Amino acid sequence: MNHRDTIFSKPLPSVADFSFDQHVVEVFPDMINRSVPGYSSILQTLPQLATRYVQPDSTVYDLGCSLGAATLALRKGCEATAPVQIVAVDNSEAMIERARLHLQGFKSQVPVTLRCEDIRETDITNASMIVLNFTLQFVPREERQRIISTLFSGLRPGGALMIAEKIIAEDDTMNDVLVDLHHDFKRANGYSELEISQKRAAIENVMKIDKLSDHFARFKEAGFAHYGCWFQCFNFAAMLAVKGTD
Ligand code: GEK
Repeated sequence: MNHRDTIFSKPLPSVADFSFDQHVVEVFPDMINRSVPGYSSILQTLPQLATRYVQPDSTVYDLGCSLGAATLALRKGCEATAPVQIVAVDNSEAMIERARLHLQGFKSQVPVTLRCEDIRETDITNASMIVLNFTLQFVPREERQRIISTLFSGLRPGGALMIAEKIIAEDDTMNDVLVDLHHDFKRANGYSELEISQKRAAIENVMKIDKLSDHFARFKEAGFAHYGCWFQCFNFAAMLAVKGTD
């Protein structure tokens, strides 16, 4: 069942920090589709990227998998490259439980292991593709470089890291434009001014966003040979970083 997100529709006496709990799980597909411009376009492209980068006898990681939407898209793109395994990780027990039910509904030759753990502790080995679809923004900033470097070390030569994030534009005026366009997108998708402002208050302590240049600097520092942005809709962007083969 895809329930409508009404979590912030009533005035709250005080807005608590956002958490990926059972209430969020119930409305998650509706919430992310109505809040994140380009989310479905990114998911639609994942099978193509998997077909291009996933190598036989390797592991594909979906870090911060929520209900497994990216896992399913990746699995589609892995079918022809099997044997491949997918490891999908999320530190919300409620998300992982629901992802397990969701994935059982689809048949595939590609095995998926779901793990309830913090991606800061995930051991990455023999990876050919790693996806963080709107996850890194929830990890404390000071730990992001270490994580990106760990992912780089666990990738095979020629392997790819796909990171999608909400971003801050490099130019302040352009950033204001993108923020306004995003709020218009949410209004057009039925969110009220109250929902938009209470969600913003709930998320501001838990989601810290960067500029594209911050992400690129981390990719460079980690050692990625090639990187760039392959998709952007307003202040939401998807990047790719590829490990060199020599
Ligand atoms: C999708 N990728 O549908 N360790 C593990 N999981 C985490 C951590 C952490 N440190 N921090 C946050 N999460 C998904 C959408 S949602 C994005 C990803 C959003 C998890 C958190 O529990 C949640 O499920 C997910 O990252 C972020 O393609 O809601 O904006």
